[in-house]
Amino acid sequence: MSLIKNALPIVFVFFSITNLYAQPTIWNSATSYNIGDLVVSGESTYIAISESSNQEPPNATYWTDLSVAASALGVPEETVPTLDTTTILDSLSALESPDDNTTSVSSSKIINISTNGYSEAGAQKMSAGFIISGTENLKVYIKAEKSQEAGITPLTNPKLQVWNISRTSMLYENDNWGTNSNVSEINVLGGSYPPIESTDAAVLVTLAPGAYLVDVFGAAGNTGKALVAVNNVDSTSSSQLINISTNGYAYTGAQKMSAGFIISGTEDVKVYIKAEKSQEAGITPLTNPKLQIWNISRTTMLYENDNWGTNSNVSEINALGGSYPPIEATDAAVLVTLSPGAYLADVFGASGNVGKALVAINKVN
Ligand SMILES: [Ca+2]
Ligand SMILES: [Ca+2]
Repeated sequence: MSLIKNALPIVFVFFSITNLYAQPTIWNSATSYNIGDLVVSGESTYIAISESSNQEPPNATYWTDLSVAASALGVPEETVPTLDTTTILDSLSALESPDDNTTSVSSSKIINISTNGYSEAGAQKMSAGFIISGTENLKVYIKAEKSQEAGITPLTNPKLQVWNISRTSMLYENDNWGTNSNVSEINVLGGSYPPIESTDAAVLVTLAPGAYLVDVFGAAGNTGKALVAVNNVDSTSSSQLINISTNGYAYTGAQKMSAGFIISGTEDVKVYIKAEKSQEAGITPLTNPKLQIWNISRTTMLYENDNWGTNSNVSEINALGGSYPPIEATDAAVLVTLSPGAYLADVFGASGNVGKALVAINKVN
């Protein structure tokens, strides 16, 4: 087994939603740190490799100096702080993975994920995050469509922006997909890939391994329900989409938030899905979310969870570590093994309440 393959199970554990947004902060003895957090202590910057509180760097049990990361990455030390934490941890994992790691990795992949949710104005816009794991570039197709569901208020004329995970650099922007210089390649994708309406937004781009954000909002400041989809359309790259999350509004009934995903391949995949009350500032959060996993035709509910601590395999969820376990006891999650196929994850308030939630889907083996 190659070094990278050995590293993958560890990489999965390292990734978490909250630490993707990490920015270096001054180390503080009163702060609890998660894997991937970046801190400045003395004249050095450190990345957390284990959860800790009041463990001042340098302390090799909990922190790695970014000069070590620079060595792992084979780049000049001054370049490292500009890289996202995913890339850094990925490289460190490859170095630190023991040769006798025999954890099996499913060859199946999550190749598509989409979320139907409400995009509200400003900080309440819908935002999807995703991670490309591996060593090769990956061609991904991203689209933001006006929701075509019945009984909802659709987001007309959506616009999308692709950002690096720290939201310091906007990489791509599209308002109306027909304006892309490679629109012919989008049309060649065929099927339901090209957006439905000319005012829908899409990009077909090649991205390096790392973590990214996709913002979806109304081009004229308008609001409503939209579908955001991220697809692996690369038949040659060995890299994978391993995580995608969406922050969006969940209303009641048909206006709930719903994430869809596709597992391709021949082997079963262990998938961790969670629905968290959004912890963002300046928004109305969905308190006490509930989660249901359905087959794609929505004829059979496969799994349901209200509060993640009630799962019979809650110890396995805790063992995922980092910020995989949900933040609040009333958040919902399931850790399940799924066969290749297409699925839906519905997110809504357990008591008919509404607000902004995060739904995250992670391949964990
Ligand atoms: Ca548009
Ligand atoms: Ca709940």
